[in-house]
Amino acid sequence: MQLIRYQLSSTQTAVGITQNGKLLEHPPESLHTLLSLRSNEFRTRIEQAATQAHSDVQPAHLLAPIDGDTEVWAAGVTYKRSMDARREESETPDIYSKVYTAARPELFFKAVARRVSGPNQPIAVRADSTWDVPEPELALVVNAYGEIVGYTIANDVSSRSIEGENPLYLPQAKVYAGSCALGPAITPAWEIADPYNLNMYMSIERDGATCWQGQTSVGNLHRRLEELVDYLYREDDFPGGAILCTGTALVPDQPFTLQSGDIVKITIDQLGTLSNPVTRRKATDRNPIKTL
Ligand code: DO4
Ligand code: MG
Repeated sequence: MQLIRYQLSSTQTAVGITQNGKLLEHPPESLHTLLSLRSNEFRTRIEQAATQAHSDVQPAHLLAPIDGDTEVWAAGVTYKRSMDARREESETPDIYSKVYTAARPELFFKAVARRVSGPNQPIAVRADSTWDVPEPELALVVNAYGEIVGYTIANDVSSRSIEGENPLYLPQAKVYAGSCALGPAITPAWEIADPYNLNMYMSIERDGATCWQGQTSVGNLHRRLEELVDYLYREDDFPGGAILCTGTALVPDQPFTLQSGDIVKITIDQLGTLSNPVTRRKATDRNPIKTL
């Protein structure tokens, strides 16, 4: 069973529950309202809705599974591969080793809901960046009470040239229009027996051929998922819940950089595949990356 968000009509979006690709029913709530509930109430609402009559509607156009005031945050340097890659690109490598082993994890704000790309919507590389990578990540869906109620897939698209020049440029390397994709759906936490057992795959297609591919497991994560949530919720409140990206373990080696027209596909066991085409913004472009 999964929760999706989709385009119901030209003006309306809906939240739906799917099983084996078939739409069962849509609960009346928005996702951020569901995330304002405690986990037992969240589960009851979803299971009740799922037992109702099957709908004939085919959710043709999937949207990012996030709405309202739910925020996207991200953890960094949580896998050894991420620490090593950042040490290579940075003029101040020690900060990455220190944060990898410190008690307090690196956490940063990534996106508001309206700025998140959904399945098949474009992701972007910055016009003022010369070295760009996708970051495939397991994302935790966390309710207002700090309980992990689901999982989805995230792409934390990042500029390595901007972060590498100076780590204080991190918000510019990480937070811009088209830098975050989520989807294709939220898998409820009770459907995943052991999140550390999930395998993750990424492939990047260019001109019809695979130009990069890799595989890892959430089992290589250097921290516990609850520990990341605990730090995020320590002195902040999230009435509409939060999506917390848990860091990347797949970083293409130098000199790989994303190009306009590439297609990034991220698959995580039991969660599905998130696929997004890459676009490069022009420095003068002030149009939105996506209009939905
Ligand atoms: O320190 C920079 C961010 C790291 C990150 O996004 C990751 O490890 O996934
Ligand atoms: Mg990341």
